[in-house]
Amino acid sequence: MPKAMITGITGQDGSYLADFLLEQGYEVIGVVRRSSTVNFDRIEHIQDKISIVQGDLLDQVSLIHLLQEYRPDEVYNLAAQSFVPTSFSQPALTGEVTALGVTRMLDAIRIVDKHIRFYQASSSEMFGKVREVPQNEKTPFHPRSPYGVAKVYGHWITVNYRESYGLFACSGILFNHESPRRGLEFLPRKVAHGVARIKLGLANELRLGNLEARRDWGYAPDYVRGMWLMLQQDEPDDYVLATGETHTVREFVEIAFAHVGLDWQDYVVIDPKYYRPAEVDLLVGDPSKAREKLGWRHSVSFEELVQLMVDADLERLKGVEQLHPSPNIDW
Ligand code: NAP
Ligand code: G4F
Repeated sequence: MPKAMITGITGQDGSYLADFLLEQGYEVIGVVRRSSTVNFDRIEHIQDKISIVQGDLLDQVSLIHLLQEYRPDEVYNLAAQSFVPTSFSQPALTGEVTALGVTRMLDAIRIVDKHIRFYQASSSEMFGKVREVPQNEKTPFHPRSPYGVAKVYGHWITVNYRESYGLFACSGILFNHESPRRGLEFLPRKVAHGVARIKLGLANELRLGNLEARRDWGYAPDYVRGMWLMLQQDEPDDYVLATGETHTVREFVEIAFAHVGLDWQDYVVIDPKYYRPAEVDLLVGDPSKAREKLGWRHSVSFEELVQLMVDADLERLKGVEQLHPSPNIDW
């Protein structure tokens, strides 16, 4: 039975990757950091099928000990401070986790077992102020946030450990991918959840920032399959995963409201507080390499994605909001 270790298993991607690897017959070890309350909501349904172990990307020794004890065949490094606005308010922490955390894990692998295959969760945010359209594996980086800068570091240290020490280390440059398990602070989930609350009479407005930014949005379960495919190849390499389509935030909002029979202009309030010090205006990926070499392609269209997210939040909120009110998050 192959063994996989996932950092960031309590996050959106970590939980879908764990589902996927269990289906493939893997033994799954999920690394979680210590917190005063457990946050296993996304992995509740598989808790009895995986091992949950304590470790932190900020702590080198914890990573070495975990690899020594569990001896995984594959490590998927999905843990990060992943929210762009927080990277502006907590830039040093973001660098410690999202950048140096990658080095800590790579070094742990180098020390314990160089044969462990490694996946690094790189990001289209690295392209930032884009140098070409669409973006591919060779497009130069120009990050626009401390998060993007940290991811560029994580990408290059992964390439460097592959070239310097012969590690089987891959960097997946993933464009935005979403799902009903997405954190409430990210735009697509904020919109889906906000629309559902308005439809159910629990709210009467949705406050947003820049509606003109463009993103290449896909469905998260498709993307975790791509991560796994990268580690099954004969040689390690870097791949872009994207749909190849770009849409504005405005289009996302329009479709989400229209899906429940509402006009977004009656409810959306533009609030400058949600604008960023520097914006990534346009992202659209070219996934040709992943299509040709991995046989990977996305399966859910933009419109289907928006609709399934709104439907999931409507379903979740019906009846339970009075008993378990949504957390009051205003980021
Ligand atoms: P997410 O939902 O924010 O999950 C992040 C995970 O990292 C959580 O499990 C979090 O644990 C964990 N974590 C944070 N700091 C940690 C630390 N110091 N030590 C150990 N674990 C720590 O992110 P996601 O959307 O699943 O994304 C997964 C990865 O892909 C991230 O690296 C992200 O930057 C990258 N990425 C995401 C996208 C996307 O569109 N989703 C696109 C490109 C790249 P807690 O639950 O304890 O907070
Ligand atoms: O959903 P977002 O917060 O995602 P963003 O910044 O693109 O980053 C996500 O995707 C990256 C891949 O490209 C990941 F690496 C990263 O970890 C994360 O998963 O914002 C999307 C767009 C931005 O242009 C933002 O300015 O939506 C715009 N936006 C407008 N109003 C808003 C809001 N974003 C948020 N979060 N909240 C708003 O009210």
